Amino acid sequence: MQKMITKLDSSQADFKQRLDTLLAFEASTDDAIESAVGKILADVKARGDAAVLEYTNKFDRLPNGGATSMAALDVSQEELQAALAAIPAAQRAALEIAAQRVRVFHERQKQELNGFTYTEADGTVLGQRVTPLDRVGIYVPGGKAAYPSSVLMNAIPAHVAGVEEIIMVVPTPDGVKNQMVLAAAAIAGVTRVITIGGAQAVAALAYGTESIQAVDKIVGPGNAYVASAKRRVFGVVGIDMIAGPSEILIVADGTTDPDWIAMDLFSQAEHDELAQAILLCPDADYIAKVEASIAKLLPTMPRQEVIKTSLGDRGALIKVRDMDEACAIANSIAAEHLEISAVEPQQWADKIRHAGAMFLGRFSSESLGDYCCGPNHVLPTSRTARFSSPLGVYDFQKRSSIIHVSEAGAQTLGKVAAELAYGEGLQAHARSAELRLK
Ligand code: HSO
Ligand code: ZN
Repeated sequence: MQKMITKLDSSQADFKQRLDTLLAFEASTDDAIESAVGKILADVKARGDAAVLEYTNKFDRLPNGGATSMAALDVSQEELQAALAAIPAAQRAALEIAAQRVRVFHERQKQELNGFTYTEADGTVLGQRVTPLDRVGIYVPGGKAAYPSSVLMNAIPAHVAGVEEIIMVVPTPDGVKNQMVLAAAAIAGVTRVITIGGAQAVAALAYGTESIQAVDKIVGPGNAYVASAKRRVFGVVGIDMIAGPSEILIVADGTTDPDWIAMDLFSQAEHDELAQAILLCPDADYIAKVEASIAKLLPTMPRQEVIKTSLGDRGALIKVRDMDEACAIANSIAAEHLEISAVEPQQWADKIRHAGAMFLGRFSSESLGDYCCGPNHVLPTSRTARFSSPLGVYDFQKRSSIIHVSEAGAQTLGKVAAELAYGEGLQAHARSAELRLK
């Protein structure tokens, strides 16, 4: 029988090695996928709409012989509003509350991101100007992970940043449109929704076609084809990140109801068989209680098969020496989500440097953050929190340097620049600076 979950103890001689094995995850770069994606990108680049239409009809199995024009793949603003009006009132209210809270958080983020200028004694002005991107593409998956909450999380920061055109693409397998996804697009202020997906949608957004203007950046998660396509078009356009499976790491002091902890582990495990849920705790008795809660609650879960595989293959309950060691291990894991379920979480949070998002105290379940706390749920996975950040307003902005040199400034800077330019063997640079010397 498959084991329910791996149990480790940090005092084991081979602990580090076993932890590394457990954490190891590499997005497999499948040769067949790579070559298929390469062909689709080249084809869309060469043939535009005709290619997008063909791939969409084929891969999404559109009914009635498929769409005959790109216009048929657009979802009108009226249809978005109709979806919003048609979904259950409670669902609509929840989407609207979530959207409002996400907006408030990201408005705050925007205030932190202003440009600056400063003036030197000779009148030279230097600075940095922040401007939004003109046009962005948001990829929304249409298959097993079609999340309206992700529409809010991707589109709202773009909107707050001041992006004028937000183009959302979403595949509709068998022609079926997810009404809650469309309703979320209406709430989030998406400019245009096109029902295309896969590498062909990424190509259309990156290169542009007759009916789709090329965007400046593509964000949002997708399957292996989408991830490969995003990697390949990077440089032509910006991309956000290549998202891996969801992760939750819980550091617990043993004071939270073990059922709560078990369910928090399930909450990420239920996303995907490859998701990772790990508990770090210094109290062996408490770990046994969580294990019992897992065994008790798992059979009650509709998605128990996914959870079972995820916990069995990649999950772990880890006994650590103390909370300090738990924090040190948490830093080395650099998880997407870190819950610190402890009576005094702040003292432990102060020791954390690497985590996509931190949930402090026993009431901060990760699921609240996934939907409606306000901070973004698009977070760095697979240990990339060591060097990257949650999706935010800053991902939809860019910075330009401002340089306004005064005549006096040109005299001092000109001599310095010319000296360096001659040193680099670049005469025109030097002369350009020297011509401005009195
Ligand atoms: N936890 C996911 C986001 C999500 N959860 C969407 C529910 N819906 C990101 O890791
Ligand atoms: Zn989630």
